[in-house]
Amino acid sequence: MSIRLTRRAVRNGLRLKPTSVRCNARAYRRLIWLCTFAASALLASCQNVSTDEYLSGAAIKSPLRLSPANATVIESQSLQFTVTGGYPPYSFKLFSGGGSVSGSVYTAPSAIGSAVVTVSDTAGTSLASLITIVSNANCPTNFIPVPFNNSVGTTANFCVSKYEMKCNGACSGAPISAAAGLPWVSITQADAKTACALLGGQYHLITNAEWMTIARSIEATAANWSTGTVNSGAINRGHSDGTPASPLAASTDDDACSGTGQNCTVFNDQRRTHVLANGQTIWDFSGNAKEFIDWQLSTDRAGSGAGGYVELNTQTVTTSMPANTFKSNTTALNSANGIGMYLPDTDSQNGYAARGGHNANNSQAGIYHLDFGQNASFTSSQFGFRCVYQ
Ligand SMILES: [Ca+2]
Ligand SMILES: [Ca+2]
Repeated sequence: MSIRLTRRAVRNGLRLKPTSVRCNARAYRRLIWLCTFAASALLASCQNVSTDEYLSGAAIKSPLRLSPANATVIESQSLQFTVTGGYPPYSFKLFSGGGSVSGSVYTAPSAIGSAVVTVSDTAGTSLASLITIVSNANCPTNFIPVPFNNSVGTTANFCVSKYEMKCNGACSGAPISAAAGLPWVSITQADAKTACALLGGQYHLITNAEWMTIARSIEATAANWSTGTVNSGAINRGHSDGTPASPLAASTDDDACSGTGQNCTVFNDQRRTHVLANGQTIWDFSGNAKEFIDWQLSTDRAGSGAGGYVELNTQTVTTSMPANTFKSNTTALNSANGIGMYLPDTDSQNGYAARGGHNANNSQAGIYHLDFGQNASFTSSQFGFRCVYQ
């Protein structure tokens, strides 16, 4: 029997190619042993770990992984990469395109385009992330760009109000998007639609598809999770603990627990801001004022008839409510993960959808919170709205 090391095997330290093997069990066992030993020794020498370490399994590593592998970044905004597995330390490099890399952070140039960032480990394994740089120029003041997401029904980029809508002096006419001031509440869903339209022909009350696009982007962004890792721990729920017992004005992005009584120096579930995958910050998407959206469903609601709040992801979908209209991307999540809960109410009653939860919804609040319990004339000091520009 002979074994030939291919050039690729030498380079990768892994693949051995037998060129002639007599097919009997003893030869096969010897081949397996020899391959294992040779591969371990070769890889050990490449990685500066001992053969003993290798044979004991102490040096076995998980594959190198880079997140995100694809991203959309706004001009001049930054993107934080996360790397796991392989053989640290990792080195990042701007492979092509504009912008710059510092540590594990990519900063886009001030012009649209694309870029490729690579990460390499000490074993010489490299992975790449394709970045699309888009313009922020088309969003109105205090509206932030959101890339579309076909999987939840949006087909074009849009701009969403960074804040819950506020009254422009008197609470009539067109609303404004601003950090200062309390949210415009005590308004029906129909009047919220009218108010957004009064901003101009390109404005409307946020649709459910747009809400889901933002929620999915928040869910996929590590910075929103208590552990700093997607799907591990919980997503912050915003001002939702009932103290103080009313909606709050917003603040600057570095004061994300403003008015809540909590401290955001480290992760806190009352933190009022979320970061989208493109690096943009949105306020009070979960909690503070619950937000009417442009969705009214009279019948065929998932989980209809439930007496109170239920988990979102355990509900059986209906024709009118497929999973992509209300469930999180990872359906193993529940309210303990901070995604919020669902009030289906009874079919043929109410059905005006409001999302995100309010300042006293506690663990029911969350980015996917959905409440069908309102009728056409319902108003509340806990319910506001948010407009979109497109
Ligand atoms: Ca509080
Ligand atoms: Ca809200």
